[in-house]
Amino acid sequence: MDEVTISRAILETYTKDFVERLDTDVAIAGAGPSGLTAAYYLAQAGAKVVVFERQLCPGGGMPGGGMMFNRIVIQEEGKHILDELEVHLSEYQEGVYVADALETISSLCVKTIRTGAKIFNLISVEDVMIREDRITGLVLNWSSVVWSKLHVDPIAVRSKFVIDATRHDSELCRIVTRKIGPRLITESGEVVGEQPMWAEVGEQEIIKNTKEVYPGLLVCGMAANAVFGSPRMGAIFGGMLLSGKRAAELCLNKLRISK
Ligand code: 48H
Repeated sequence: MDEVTISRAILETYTKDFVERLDTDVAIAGAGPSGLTAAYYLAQAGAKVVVFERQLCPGGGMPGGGMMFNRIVIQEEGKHILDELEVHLSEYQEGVYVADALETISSLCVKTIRTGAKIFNLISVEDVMIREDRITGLVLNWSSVVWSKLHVDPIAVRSKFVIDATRHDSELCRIVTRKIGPRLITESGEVVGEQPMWAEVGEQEIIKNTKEVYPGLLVCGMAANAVFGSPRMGAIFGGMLLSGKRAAELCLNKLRISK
């Protein structure tokens, strides 16, 4: 095997996939549980989806479980998603299930990729594109460039919808308010900020917080609770999966209308 053949195989196939996703239906920032679940359901329904993940590995907070005990808790409402992903669950008590965090995130990744979504790791979303009061795409750079503070200009992808799945920091929403002022659909127009831990309320509110917060920009997962000022919930993950699924459903409805 010739080394240059190996290099050419990597570069040509990667570039082909990337170029093919420069124009998409939905571009997602963050490959944690909520972003990946959104990508899975969107791709499954036939949408053209791309996910950009800053870190080396996808998964966000899921591999860490609760305080590095790599188990996650799922309530009854989220169970059907893990059943669909073929993740093993043990019933800890009535309506309370436990899954291996690594099995869950691995399965989510595999299923998401096999439905046709593309995940690009080691790429950070550093800005958004806005045209006529609508988000129209994401601005990207290599994470290594961002971390080493090199002066390298970014590139951009165009997308009918973008999803902010960047957890507590809700980075895309913060970029919007920083650049064009308090224009989100929250009461103040700003990111309200996440509240202290209250698992039950956090898990309930995350679903209603999952929505389009500015034309073309949806928010899901922890970012949704941060944007609307709802509590965090610790290592229960049903809400993350359900929020990702909800974001996918909202995008699909809107894509059908605008297609
Ligand atoms: C590219 C980015 C960028 C960027 C961030 O943290 P996550 O797992 O987020 P969720 O919302 O899917 O899940 C939250 C869950 O893991 C969690 O933390 C819970 C339930 N906490 C409860 C509590 O009480 O704390 O994943 C977000 C991903 C990460 O992998 C980041 O690296 C990535 O987004 N990311 N990727 N460009 N600008 N910002």
